[in-house]
Amino acid sequence: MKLMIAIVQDEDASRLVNELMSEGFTVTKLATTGGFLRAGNTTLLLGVNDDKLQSAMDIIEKVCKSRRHVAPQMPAMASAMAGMYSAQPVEVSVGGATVFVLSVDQFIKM
Ligand code: 2BA
Repeated sequence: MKLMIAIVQDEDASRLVNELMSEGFTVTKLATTGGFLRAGNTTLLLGVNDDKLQSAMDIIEKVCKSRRHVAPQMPAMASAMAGMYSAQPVEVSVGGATVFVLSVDQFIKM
């Protein structure tokens, strides 16, 4: 069994959960915040059997779109530079999805 941790954009989250559930996956949805943009994103936890991993990955790839986001300033850099703040907006490409796949030692339901 694998644990998938998928960080996706809020705009894609609802449709992604619907599609995963309609294919029989069990999903836990967490409201999270990206460290760089300091904007909301969504993290999904999925416990999947090894033979279903690719199927889940295919759904994530199909649903999650890459988008351009503009950060008004660079908060991460600002705090690192103690007092210096870039006034220039920064445009970054976000997503489609960032997915971590971990091996599960035990899966217990009580
Ligand atoms: P954020 O940390 O808010 O990052 C949003 C986007 O900003 C990133 O998109 C990337 O294009 C850019 N970015 C992030 N850190 C940067 C940096 N130090 N310098 C320049 N640009 C930077 P994605 O790579 O698609 O990531 C989307 C979200 O996925 C991230 O939101 C974060 O919440 C998560 N994420 C991505 N990689 C991760 C990792 N290695 N570990 C943990 N979370 C990660």
